[in-house]
Amino acid sequence: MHRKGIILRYRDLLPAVPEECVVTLLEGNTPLVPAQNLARSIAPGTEIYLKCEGLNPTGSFKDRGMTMAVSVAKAEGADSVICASTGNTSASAAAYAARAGMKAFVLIPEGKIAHGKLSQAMIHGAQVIQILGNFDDALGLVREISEKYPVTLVNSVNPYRIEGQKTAAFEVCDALGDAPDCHVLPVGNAGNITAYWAGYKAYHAAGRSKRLPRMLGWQAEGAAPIVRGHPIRKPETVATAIRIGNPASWKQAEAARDESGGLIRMVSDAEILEAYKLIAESEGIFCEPASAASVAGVIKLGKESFFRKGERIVCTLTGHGLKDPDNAIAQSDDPVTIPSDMAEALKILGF
Ligand code: AN7
Repeated sequence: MHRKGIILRYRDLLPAVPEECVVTLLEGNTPLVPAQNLARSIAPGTEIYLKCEGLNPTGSFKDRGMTMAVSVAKAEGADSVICASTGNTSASAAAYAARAGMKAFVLIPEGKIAHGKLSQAMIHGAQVIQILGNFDDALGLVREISEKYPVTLVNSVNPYRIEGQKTAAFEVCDALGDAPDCHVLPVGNAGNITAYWAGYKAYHAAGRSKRLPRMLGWQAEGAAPIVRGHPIRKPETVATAIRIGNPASWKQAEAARDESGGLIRMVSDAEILEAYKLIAESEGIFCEPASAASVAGVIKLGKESFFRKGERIVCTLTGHGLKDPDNAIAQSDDPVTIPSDMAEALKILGF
């Protein structure tokens, strides 16, 4: 199928955007990969599918929301966008703003964003401002700036971001022929779980799917405000993408959990890293640590015999592993170094 980008592909279910204002990098249409090795080892008897959102143009799911938010900003005559970000939103905003001929301003927590993401914001020409604080501090600043000055906020508090991100749920239904039994994803600022649930409900209401999934959201233990029931002042986790202590879509995420009969729980950094390696080693798919929180959650639930036989489980892998090569290297054994010599090479290879 010719790739159109999500706005034109799902225009009957999304807010109208004048065609000449559509800013797209042909995002969406990402693969839903069956993960039989993973299913066999962590939840036998189930079917696990990985929605590989790292294959979007800037390497994360944010592109679905960004094409909508930047297109609407363009239609409204905006000449600049602003966001706070743990990395992926800033990469996406920078790329879509570049394509639209707009200026992007991005505020990021100093030293706590993965290098791949920082490199993207920089090369696309965004003005990158590091905050001596965390994501929540940065979001507070950009919210206030966008209220007072002529710049469009493109964090997921912008409702068009959520609209665009709904399309991932549409695609899952299209690929499976219906919604899955369970949809599993990491939760940071909680926009994506909100968007998927809205998407599943919209598809169902439009008669394009017959059922609704249970939404299973996973936070990192050191950044689990929804699970603990209060904001976390100093969130910490190896999964820097979800290092968020006071999610903007907190209430909507709880509604998605409760309406769907799902849950929002937490996994430790060790569990996240174990899942991160398992996905890479057993399925050949490289996601970033935050994305692996979804599979870490399935591992936990598998041990609790949570799933029934034959259930279909979709895990969203929200961002590509190449976003954060430093973590991949840190989690792996160093390569051996030998002289350029056949005998030495054969010795190491064991032939
Ligand atoms: C890979 O880029 O918040 O619960 O500023 O990059 O919708 O926030 C990123 C979030 C999961 C959490 N996985 O999604 C940002 C930002 C990855 C992410 C999440 C993020 P939300």
